[in-house]
Amino acid sequence: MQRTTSRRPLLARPVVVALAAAVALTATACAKTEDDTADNKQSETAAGAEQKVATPKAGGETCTIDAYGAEKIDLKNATVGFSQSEKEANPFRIAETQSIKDEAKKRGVKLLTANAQSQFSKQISDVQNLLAKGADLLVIAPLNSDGWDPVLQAAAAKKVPIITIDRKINAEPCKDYVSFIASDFVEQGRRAADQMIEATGGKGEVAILLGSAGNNVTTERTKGFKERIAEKAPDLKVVFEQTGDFSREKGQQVTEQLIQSKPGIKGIYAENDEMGLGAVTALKGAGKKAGDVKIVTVDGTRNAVQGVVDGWISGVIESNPRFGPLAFQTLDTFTKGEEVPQDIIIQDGAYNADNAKQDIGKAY
Ligand code: GZL
Repeated sequence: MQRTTSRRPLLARPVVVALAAAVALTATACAKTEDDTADNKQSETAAGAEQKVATPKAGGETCTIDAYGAEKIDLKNATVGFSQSEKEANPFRIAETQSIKDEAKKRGVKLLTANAQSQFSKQISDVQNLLAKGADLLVIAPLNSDGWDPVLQAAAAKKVPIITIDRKINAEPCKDYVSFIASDFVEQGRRAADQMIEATGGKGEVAILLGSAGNNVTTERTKGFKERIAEKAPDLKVVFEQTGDFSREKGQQVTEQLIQSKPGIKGIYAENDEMGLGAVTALKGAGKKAGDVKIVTVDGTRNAVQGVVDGWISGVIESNPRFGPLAFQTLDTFTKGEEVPQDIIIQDGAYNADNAKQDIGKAY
């Protein structure tokens, strides 16, 4: 199936200029409504925000159903298949799946769901099963960035459009999938570094609890953190990096090793809250007091924000899992034959000692 994509830069296109203007107004309005005192920069976006209007990635490109090579359908009469990657032991995954289910219900759209229990081979078979069950559209939260060819070929053969959320797949936008909706993970790393610099005074040795290998989230959160440290606090040295696989248990185990090998460690950057909470458990087990080691994490889960309130965690950068409204808005616009951005950024908030107590209700 020959597909061509719109090559004009996103923001140069009339319909998208209108969209961007709407986004700018809406975003400003949202930011003003939610927090009149805050700037409207991303770093001041209120945590817990449910974003309904797409923020196209600057300079990005668009996709239409004709360019993609699928047929227009009425979303209300369609069946959407949702493939979740990780087991729902992690509140991020629980909130992400709930957001998709809530929006499908709100729109009266039939939804089929599958959970791969953190096994990539199962996610591939899950998506094949969703296609076999008659999904007209797919929303996929990928576990890994690579290995998707069998699914992409199967979906293309049935002309089933795919929207990816959360993690990026290494495939061609507006050909293998329509749009990718996600946080700016490099920015999350930069903002985590800012919080770590503030917590440590920009001096000393810090460790990174890396996320799972094989996905862009880990790569980009690490990149953003290291770039920012080098740029703003050259006396803060990353002396330890090890994966905790985004899991609390592994995060605890790695931190137990860390404090044996680096007893003077001053800070820990955990690339997700579950690992950060594991680190807190390890520090408590070693007889440390809250604040002895500065911890900065990413996600925005209730337990991590409570850790900020209790003084064990210095800061949490939100990774907004509430993809439902944006995913279905994108499907709705696309299936009507209108242009959608190939890359859509979901806005993230942040928590620190100043707002954790008052904003904990917005955590998930
Ligand atoms: C981020 C998502 C990450 C979360 C982790 O979008 O892919 O995966 O930050 C989760 O909690 O394991």
